Amino acid sequence: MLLKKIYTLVFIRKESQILLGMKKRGFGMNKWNGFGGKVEPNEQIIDAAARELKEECCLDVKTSNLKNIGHLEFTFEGDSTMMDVRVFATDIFEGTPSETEEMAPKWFKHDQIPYDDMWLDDRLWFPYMLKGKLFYGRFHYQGFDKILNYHIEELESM
Ligand code: 6OG
Repeated sequence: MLLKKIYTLVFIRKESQILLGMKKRGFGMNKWNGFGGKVEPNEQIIDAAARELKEECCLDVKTSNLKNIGHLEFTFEGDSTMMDVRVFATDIFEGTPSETEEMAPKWFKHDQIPYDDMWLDDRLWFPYMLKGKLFYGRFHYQGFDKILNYHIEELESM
C-alpha cells in the first residue's frame, strides 16, 4: 500500500524567463526547483501553493491566477510513500523575489535551465511546461540520482 502525500510546486514566469529557487535545506537541497511544499491538513491545495510561494521567495499571488498545469507522482524504491505533486504556474504576481532561509531565487531564460543541478525528472517534463502543455508524469527512483522507470503524457485538461 502506498501512502500518498500531496505537495505543491509553483513556477513564476516573466516574458521568456522562469523563476527557480536554489533549495538551501531539506529534501532536494542544492537543487534548483520551483517553490512548494507539503499541503497541510485541512488546507486547500491551491492555498498551500500560494502560501509556500510566499514563504519561500516572498512573492504574492492570487490563487485565482494560479493555473494547474501538471501532476507528478514520485516513488522511491523501498519507500512506501508516494509524493503527489501538483504543479502550478502564473505570470501574474506581486513583489520582488527575495532570498529566504529555504530558497535563493533566480530568473532563468528557457534555453538556460540548469538541468545539471536539478532533479533528474525535470529535464523530462520541463519541455512540456515550457511549451505551455498540460502534463502528467510518474517517476520511480532508486536513491535520488537514478530513475528506474517513468511515464509522461500530455493532458487535454487537468
Ligand atoms: P518540501 O520538502 O520542501 O517539499 N519535489 C520535487 N520536485 C521535482 N522537480 N522533482 C522531484 O523529484 C521532486 N520531489 C519533490 C515538491 C518538497 C518540494 O520538492 C518538490 C515540493 O515542492 C523527485 O516541503
